[in-house]
Amino acid sequence: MEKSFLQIARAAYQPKLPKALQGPVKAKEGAPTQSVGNQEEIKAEFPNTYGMPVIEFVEGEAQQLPPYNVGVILSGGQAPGGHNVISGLFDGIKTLNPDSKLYGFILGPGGLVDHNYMELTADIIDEYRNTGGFDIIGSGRTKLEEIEQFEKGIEILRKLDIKALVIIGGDDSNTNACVLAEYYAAKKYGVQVIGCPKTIDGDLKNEQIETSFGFDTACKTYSELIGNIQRDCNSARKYWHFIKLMGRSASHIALECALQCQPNICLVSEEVEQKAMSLDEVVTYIATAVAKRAEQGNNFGTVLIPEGLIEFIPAIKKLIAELNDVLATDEAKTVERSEQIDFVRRSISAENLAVFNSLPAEVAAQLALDRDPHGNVQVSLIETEKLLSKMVADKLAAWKAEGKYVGKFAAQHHFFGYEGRCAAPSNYDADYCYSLGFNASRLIANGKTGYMSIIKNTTAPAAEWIAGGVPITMMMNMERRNGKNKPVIRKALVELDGAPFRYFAAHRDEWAEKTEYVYPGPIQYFGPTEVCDQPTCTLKLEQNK
Ligand code: FBP
Repeated sequence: MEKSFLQIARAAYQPKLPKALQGPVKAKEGAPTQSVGNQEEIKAEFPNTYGMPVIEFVEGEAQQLPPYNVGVILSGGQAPGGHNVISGLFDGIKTLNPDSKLYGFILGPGGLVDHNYMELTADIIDEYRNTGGFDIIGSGRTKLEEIEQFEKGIEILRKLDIKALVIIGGDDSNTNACVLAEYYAAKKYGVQVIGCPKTIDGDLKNEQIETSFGFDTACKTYSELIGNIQRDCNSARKYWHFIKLMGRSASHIALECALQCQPNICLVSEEVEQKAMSLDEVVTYIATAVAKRAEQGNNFGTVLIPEGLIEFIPAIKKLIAELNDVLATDEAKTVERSEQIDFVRRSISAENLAVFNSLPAEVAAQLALDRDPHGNVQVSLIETEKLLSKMVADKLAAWKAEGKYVGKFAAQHHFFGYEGRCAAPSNYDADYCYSLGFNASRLIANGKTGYMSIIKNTTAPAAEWIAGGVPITMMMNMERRNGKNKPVIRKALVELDGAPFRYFAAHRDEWAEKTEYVYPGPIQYFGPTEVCDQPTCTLKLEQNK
């Protein structure tokens, strides 16, 4: 495989480990835990894995294990650092017994069910250290939730003599990891299941998990691009750039990029929902800022838009909920595609029809026609950045006719998501991920199951990081999914009373009016620590650093 010079230099990087993981460890156990909500129901669902203590690893006696084979799965969307979780896990199990083997299941959880796997040997691992991507074994979105899948899984785990499985995924995948851990514990199959917190979206975090891996690198990559656009914007002074950012539903990525780049406008879906804003109010908010800058002769600017915005506008959320119901009926299935928009108009309530009719034709069509495999509206396909800029242009034209606006408005559109998901991990993610993987091996060695690997205190130098495990049931509550109450890990949305949002809210009016862009530049892997080792602004503000 031909390699770039950076790849070659980066392969030699030795990720840092917390001091506690640098030698033999013992598990210091806390008090029994409770789930974050619906304690009785969660306890009933997880009789074997509920209530276990939080664990912290501290210095202990040297441990030698008999050979202990481990399996690993990458689940869901790519996030920078996945390869380092795997290399940390590999190094961790080898320090406990060099004869232990690591098996990777190919293309996500489906690889376990379909018995599609490969052994990850030292040569293979070395090719992937400190690289972005999940290509070492691939990833997939198959949900592990049926008993038949668990039973297919145990067949191959037994065949390969695998005693522990590490599932690297987001909130849903870790929920499924917990269900699998409970099932194998109840059946006394002798297989441990450990989770690792992954997702660029940053929405798998709570009291115990500081951040999900990949968020740091992805946001730094997008911030570099946004900074570059801002320089261009401030040089040409003729465009408004509408930039949509990934993060399926929560706005953490958009907010973090705003903190790093100080754009003129950043929308935060959670605030739009809390203020019950209509689409027209969102458009008026942007158009007002555009008009104000135009008064000073500044016909340019940047607008950050979180991917999930549209679903957080209460009126549209209600419309989507009814569309999902209406389009799931037997009658809907018999309707020709060309008739579908009329069918929708006939079938929905008057209130939702008014909202539907107010949308630009192509958005209404997208909502009525395109569904995902579960039958849901594919909100992420809606080009919100184009929708908003068109509606802003229309509003400004109307204001111009009324003599209320005197500027020029021309827009450019961008969507950043895939550009950052496989970037080479920043030092933060390289160290954090390696530590998460290495730490998972210690949870396994200590006989734990139904735990998530956690590393805390990550705004401090890596040596001071705290390593341990949290029972996954502790993060769960009951939520309604597909018409049923289900135990799930609570998703973390942007907290409007949290420090990151408060900092943003205190500065945004100034950023909107003046041009106070910050240009973060590309991620640096070599150089002064204040350039290379900064955690995200979100994390620093959350931890008051
Ligand atoms: P995960 O939650 O699985 O980590 O995925 C995150 C994400 O990148 C979202 O930001 C985005 O909406 C989605 O995946 C895109 O999914 P896909 O890769 O299937 O297009």
